[in-house]
Amino acid sequence: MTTALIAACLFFVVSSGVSGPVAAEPDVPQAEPDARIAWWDEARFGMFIHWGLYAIPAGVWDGAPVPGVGEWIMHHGRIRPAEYEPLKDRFNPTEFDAEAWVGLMKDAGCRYFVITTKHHDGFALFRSDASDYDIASTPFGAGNGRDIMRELADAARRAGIRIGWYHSIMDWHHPDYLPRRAWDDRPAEEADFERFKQYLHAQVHEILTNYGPIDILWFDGEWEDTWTHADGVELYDLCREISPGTIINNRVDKGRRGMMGMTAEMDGDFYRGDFGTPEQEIPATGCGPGVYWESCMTMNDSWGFKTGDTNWKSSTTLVRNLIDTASKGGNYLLNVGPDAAGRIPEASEERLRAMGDWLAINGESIYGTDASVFPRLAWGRSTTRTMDDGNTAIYLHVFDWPEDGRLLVPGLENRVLSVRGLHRDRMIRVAGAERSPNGVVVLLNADAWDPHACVIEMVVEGRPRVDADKADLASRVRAGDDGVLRLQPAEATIEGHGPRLETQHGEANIGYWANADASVVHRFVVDHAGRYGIEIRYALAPDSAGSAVALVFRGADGTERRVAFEPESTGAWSAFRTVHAGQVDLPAGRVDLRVVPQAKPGQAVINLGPITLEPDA
Ligand code: FHN
Repeated sequence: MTTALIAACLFFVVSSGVSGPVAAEPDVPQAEPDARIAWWDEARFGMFIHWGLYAIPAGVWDGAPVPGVGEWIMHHGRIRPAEYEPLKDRFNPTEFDAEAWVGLMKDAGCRYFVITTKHHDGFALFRSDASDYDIASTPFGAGNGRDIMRELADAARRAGIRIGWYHSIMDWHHPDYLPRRAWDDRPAEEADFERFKQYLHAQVHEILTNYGPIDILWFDGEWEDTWTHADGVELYDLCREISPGTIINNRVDKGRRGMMGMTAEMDGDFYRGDFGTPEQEIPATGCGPGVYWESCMTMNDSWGFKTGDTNWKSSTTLVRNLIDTASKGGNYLLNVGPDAAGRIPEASEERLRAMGDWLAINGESIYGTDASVFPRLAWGRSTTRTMDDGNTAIYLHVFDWPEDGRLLVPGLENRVLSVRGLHRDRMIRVAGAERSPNGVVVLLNADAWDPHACVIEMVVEGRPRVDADKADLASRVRAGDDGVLRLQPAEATIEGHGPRLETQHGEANIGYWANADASVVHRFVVDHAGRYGIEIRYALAPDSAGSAVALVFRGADGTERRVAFEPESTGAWSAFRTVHAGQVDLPAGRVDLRVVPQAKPGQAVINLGPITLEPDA
């Protein structure tokens, strides 16, 4: 980079006039991360790998497609162990290449991986003295000593990638595991769950001691009643004793609150587990310092390989999920499902490489950062990094580029010391920053330079100070020049777990809304009080799948106005329709709209798209 360019990068000095009161910074207590988990709390991005015998049928059994995720084919296909388990005689992934897999992890910017050593089907992807239902009993491992865990662990260590083992407690193979699946006709009278626990402990001991130091143990399948809190405590303590440096997720015990994944409180005791595990969703807000969590997500719809699963998330969605997770102080565990030959699907590899390219330029705004200091940002996300000199780097991840080139950082009170775009060998796009009544405005002097997210580093003096009221006001949606308020799904926040932003054939919506206790919230500002017509765009499958909702408009003075909306079927969860949903008299100023289910839905409330509020002529 030429001297001139460096000067341009550091263009911003006191002359820009952005300075503010340099009050003594309140010493906000920062939880010192436990030494064991500190590396993980900085890593931010890992690769999940679901691989096993289920990759052979790949979602098809007896020539017919089996619904649901690929690794659950025994369940969804009601396949008895005697029919399923001979698959091991066909498991011969001749194209499995641990070096190539680890190389892709590196290229993707993943700092660790977690692979299924044993999923619910009970098959051990490793050589086990406790079972002959293992890799040693397959054409891949028979007579040659090959071991998937061994090859991956060795390759990962050579590459400096941390190692995680997924291990399912639930086991559809072992005769002592209870409860039996409904279709499993093996007698259960002789089943001894204590004997199963000894088997489980024996295999956990193997995966923790046979492959060198293991960084993460990722349990799953803890939800059935036969597994108790006492069993979870015993297993957690066993793992800590065998391998003190290994971090263990909260699915070892019984405290995980469903798919939202965080650990419940307990009177007089506590549920074990070092980090929470939201699944297929990212918490609406952060969980505060010292609360460790990781959102795990598929790249398409299935964890295990399924031939027909082509509902791939875009690379932009995946990059923005990573940013969103980091902006809330969590990690992103993104899944790949290799096929029976040991190949990672091309669509997965393509997306992972796109993420790696983005991280190669912008990684400093993700790795080792802390959560955003802003409640919400209308144009994107933010992360922070406390610098050695006590100042703070605030990273601005811009998803929606401001047309006027003025990016408001709402409510920020600190003096800005420098501002620059994170990019290399490209024209500088940041012209400085100036103070505004609502915070700091970053001046951008060119078009957006990255379709996924443009990142700007803004260094401020001391610890960030944010006027929460100004930040809230600035983050709210405002009407366009036509006076219409357009409330987009991507700008909503979700209260409660379950619903999440998704796309159905390109239509962004809040989907997976199976939890009637969860609400969708839009926050906006009404410039002109008056009557507004309400239009809702949504999709709803037939057969009373959904639920009526109440549109609850709450003004700044606490006054509420409720509008009932009874959605009719649109024919499918992907068939969107825009309907008139009534009228509402709105006050000027800040208004919160909560979309509140009125009954438990059949499958899900609705797939909620944009809501439009149009002033009566
Ligand atoms: O049942 C498993 C599922 O197959 C998959 O492994 C996910 C990944 O976290 N965990 C369970 C569902 O919550």
